Amino acid sequence: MVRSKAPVRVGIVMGSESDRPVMEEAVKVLAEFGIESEVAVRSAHRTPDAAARWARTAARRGVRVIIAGAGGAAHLAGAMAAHSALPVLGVPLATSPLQGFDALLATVQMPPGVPVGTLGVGAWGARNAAHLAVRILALTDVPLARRLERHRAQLAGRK
Ligand code: RP5
Repeated sequence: MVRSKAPVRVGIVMGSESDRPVMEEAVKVLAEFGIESEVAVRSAHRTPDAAARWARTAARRGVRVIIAGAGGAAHLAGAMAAHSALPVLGVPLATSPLQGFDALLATVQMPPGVPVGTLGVGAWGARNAAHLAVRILALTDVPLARRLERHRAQLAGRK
């Protein structure tokens, strides 16, 4: 159980400043639903201690869902799941010569017990990670659940 008086938010972490334009897509979706984001750059490879600290302290800052985006040998989402019991959503990014296929496999193929809910590659994945975070938060937030239903009705009207 997460005990924190801090306002509820989604933590968005990425491996490099160069990932920011794609991960901003998640921030935008969350803002449309009135959800605050905490955005950070931490690398599982270059700044592993800082990445672990960010994950370990996320829940007490009010973070309820972590979205982690990284490219290449993308270990960031897995590292988040190793250091926090919060739900972790991974976004593989197409930043290497393998165009995200490497990041997809690195993010999705976690051993049992340390799950990362992995979304699609790139901007679609970033947006869907935010939509999935909304659905998770809406389970315990009635006004947010209503906003989600309105959004779903809008999608249905967009034939
Ligand atoms: C990964 O390497 C990052 O997540 C980024 O997608 C990629 C390239 O990083 P930079 O060299 O642009 O910092 O760790």
